[in-house]
Amino acid sequence: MRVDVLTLFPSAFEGGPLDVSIIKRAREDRLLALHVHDIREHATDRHRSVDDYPFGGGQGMVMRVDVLDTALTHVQAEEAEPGLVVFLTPQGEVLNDAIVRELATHPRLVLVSGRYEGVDQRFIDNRVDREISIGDYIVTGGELPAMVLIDAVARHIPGTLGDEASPEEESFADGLLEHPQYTRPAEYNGWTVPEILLSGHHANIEKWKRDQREERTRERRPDLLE
Ligand code: 4GY
Repeated sequence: MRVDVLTLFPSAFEGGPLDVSIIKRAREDRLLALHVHDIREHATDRHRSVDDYPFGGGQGMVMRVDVLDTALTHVQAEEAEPGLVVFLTPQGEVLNDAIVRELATHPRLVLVSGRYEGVDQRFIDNRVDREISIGDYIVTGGELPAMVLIDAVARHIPGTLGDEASPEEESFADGLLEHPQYTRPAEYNGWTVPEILLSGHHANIEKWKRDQREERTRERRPDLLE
């Protein structure tokens, strides 16, 4: 899969979470090709401005439709496949496991990370396919949301997780939270591990894990059981 990001802060994507561990490996193995583009390269005036005051007044600045439109056209033209254009915004559909899996089926995603108070609505109306939020809170710009989305989607590209893990065997694949986990030592500071996990009785252990998952989901996230 190819992912393009349009941002005013391309350096935010360097040496961060997309350059370590599983995602680093996916990129090295060419399962994920990440291309980060600086929106400011498409500014046209002598001040290289990418934002302006909002019509009708109000707080802060708005990202310009012309600069964004030109930047997106330029980036999309790098390949025959234009990609699905996603704008990260608290106004979007809240990201979940189903959306992550759907996005992972696309050969190319083009993510737009905004800054300032927002983006001219004409860009969203005419050039964006999907508006997605990573949750009901505000961050300073769309870069962290884009990285969250890229990480979550990349885990669903076949080969990314290697042989050990499959996203199908994880929480949310079947709509339940995970059971608690323990490792050695079996006792620390008088803190013990549930006896059943040390019993070696496979069938009982599997039943216990399932019960724990259901109880946790009921207590913590009853909305998932709807
Ligand atoms: N939450 N999910 C989020 C956000 C802030 C565009 C600059 C979120 O996706 N994005 O909080 N984004 C951005 C939005 C203008 C500020």
